[in-house]
Amino acid sequence: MYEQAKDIQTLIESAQKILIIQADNPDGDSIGSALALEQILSDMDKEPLLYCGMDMPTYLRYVIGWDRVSQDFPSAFDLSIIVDASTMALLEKLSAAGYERMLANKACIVLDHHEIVKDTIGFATITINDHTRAATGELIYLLAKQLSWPLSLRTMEYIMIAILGDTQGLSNDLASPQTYRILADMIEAGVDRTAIEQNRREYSKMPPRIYRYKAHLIERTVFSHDNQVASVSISQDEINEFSPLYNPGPLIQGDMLQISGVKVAIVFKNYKDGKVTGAIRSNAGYPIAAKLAERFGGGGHAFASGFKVTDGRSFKDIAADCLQVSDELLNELYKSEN
Ligand SMILES: [Mn+2]
Repeated sequence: MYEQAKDIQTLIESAQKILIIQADNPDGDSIGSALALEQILSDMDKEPLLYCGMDMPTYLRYVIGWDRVSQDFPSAFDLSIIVDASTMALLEKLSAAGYERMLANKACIVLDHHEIVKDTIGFATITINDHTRAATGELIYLLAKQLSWPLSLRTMEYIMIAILGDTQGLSNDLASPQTYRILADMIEAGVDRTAIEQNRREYSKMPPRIYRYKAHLIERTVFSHDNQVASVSISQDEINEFSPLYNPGPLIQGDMLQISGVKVAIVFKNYKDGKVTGAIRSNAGYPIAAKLAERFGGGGHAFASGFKVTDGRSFKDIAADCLQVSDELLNELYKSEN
């Protein structure tokens, strides 16, 4: 039970236009949670609006309704709900466009489940950050049950997409017994998990050109620290050429984690303006992803995280540093186990 539930209900009841905000790193949980809330709020006769500062990645476009998410910040709304993020660091697009004050001037609810959060959203009226939940979608389901919100079949489909996204199809440590129960309840209520999965697979198919590009990424994968850390760097030219067709991270990272001995897989992106990003994934038993990202000003989950550095340091230095810290964190983990 969430003690903030009653106050959330009050805020929603007194609002009509409700802006649902996804952070700058939309994933399955982010879009599933946003669209689930959109359904719930429309079923309550509210007027939900969807905003995300980023383009919806192609791999998420199997989710019906993704195209209702606008990159234009609305000129008027009564209340905002930020899903699946509780850091300003992930609302940079919105801040850069000058909308932070507008957001801060209205009531704002934050619903999230990320464990390590820096630079929290100071102007939020109510924040629920429940890191015992596998996904923000799961949190929304529990909140909806607690507040007797309408849960239509479509809403539950979105919640299932959110949960399956963050738990990688119920396959990682984020999924708790309750996560399974919630999924079972939704399947019993008529949600077709198989159809969701088939739809997702269809949309994540790659063009032949991307398949060839994948071979280059495999060739260029660097192994360090006794082959425990696999990493690959992607240049701005490649981002320009291939990212619109397929996100290089998901293209290669799952395979990297399937290499014997590899504990951590890192995909670096080296932008021309000096920005460097790292997407970090780690294997079961090696929960260092969030800690690693945190050292570079980022954050995330124990097994999936990311960071962005824009302090002018060279790509080479940042990448070397990141591999070094990976090594340190793995060593710390081994020490603590002994
Ligand atoms: Mn999430």
